[in-house]
Amino acid sequence: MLIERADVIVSSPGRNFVTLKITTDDGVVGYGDGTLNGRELAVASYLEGHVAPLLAGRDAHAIEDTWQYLYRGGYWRRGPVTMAAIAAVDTALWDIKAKVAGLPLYQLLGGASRQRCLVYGHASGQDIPELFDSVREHLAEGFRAIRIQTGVPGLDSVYGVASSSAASVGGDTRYDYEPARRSALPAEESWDTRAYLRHVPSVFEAVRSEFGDEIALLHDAHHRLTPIQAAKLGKSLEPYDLFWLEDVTPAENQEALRWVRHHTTTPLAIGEVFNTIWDYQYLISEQLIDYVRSPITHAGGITSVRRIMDYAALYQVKSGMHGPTDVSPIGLAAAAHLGLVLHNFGIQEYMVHSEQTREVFGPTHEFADGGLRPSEEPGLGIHFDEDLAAKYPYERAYLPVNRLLDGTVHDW
Ligand code: EZ4
Ligand code: CO
Repeated sequence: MLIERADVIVSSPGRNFVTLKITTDDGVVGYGDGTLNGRELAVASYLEGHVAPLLAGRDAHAIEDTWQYLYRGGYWRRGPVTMAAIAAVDTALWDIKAKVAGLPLYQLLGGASRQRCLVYGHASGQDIPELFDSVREHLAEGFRAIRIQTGVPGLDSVYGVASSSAASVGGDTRYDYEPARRSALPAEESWDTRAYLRHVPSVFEAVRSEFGDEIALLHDAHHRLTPIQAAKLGKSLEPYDLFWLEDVTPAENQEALRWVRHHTTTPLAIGEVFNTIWDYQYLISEQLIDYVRSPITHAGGITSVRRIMDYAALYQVKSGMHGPTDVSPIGLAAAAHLGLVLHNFGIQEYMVHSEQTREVFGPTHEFADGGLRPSEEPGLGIHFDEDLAAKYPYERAYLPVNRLLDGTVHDW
């Protein structure tokens, strides 16, 4: 069975997505996600100009060989654009292989290790009463693990915190935020680390005393802290028993995590901006992290995320794949299949896609009892509606830029 063609579909049902459709000479179709938030057109161009022309005529079943052909054969290795493009191809080929086998993808990957993948949702609020409403809503929906983000007194807006206008993106009424905003230029937000460090422990204290000890709580620091600030935050959150503290320092200097580790037993998660196993080699072998955050969409697909997780298993490091709305329902479906199989699965991030997005992608995985389970359909279980997608052309959108009080551009 040969690949006949590969088509790139950029659509914007509520937000932008890059989708790869691979068609075989037998007429089997597979889909992959290559969405790179705020840089979508770079992946689309990489795929259209440099990858799709190489795929026609290749054996559709030779997934490992195609992965190596695109990774090693391309000479230029790693990087978010390259690895999102490879992820799109890899995921589409797994979708095809499972459809041909007549099996849901998780069966080809080794079969289920659990009933469903524990997920965490995003609760947020400008202040404690708003946050509590959001937590209650998540609990009512069945979430057992919840990420907690709030506004900081003195700051107008904080990344990752829903506002009523953001909740209306895509016509969805759900109380969630959308990471990117449609606009000609990125929004700019201001940031004050000392105010943040003073405020966060009081938020977790309030949440624990209102909602008890059972619920798993997570927090994302969005790369904003220096090593010693991160260490202080980890320490100050120890009484609240977090499931994890995410992205405490910018990921480039990996040695920083050692400083954090020296000072706190709060578990650490990192890697939503990493894209290969090489980004994790040191952090995992030195046992500086507890959870791997790379999503299938940004780290070379199912083939390479599986490889990262098998390596991580040697060190008792677990998965915690990125799952915001900018990972498409195809990327999320792939995560649900792989997560069901992995022995060292930890948790899956789950931000619910807008109604428009779901109509275009037709996902069939199910959320129940606080977890996701892929459907039993052959393949990934995605029913992509190309005609509907064509009704939502690309719209420029960016993640916000973060500035310190003196105006300096900061990490976020
Ligand atoms: O900033 O998805 O853990 N989740 C996150 C997300 C990311 C965006 C980046 O595209 O940090 O909100
Ligand atoms: Co994050």
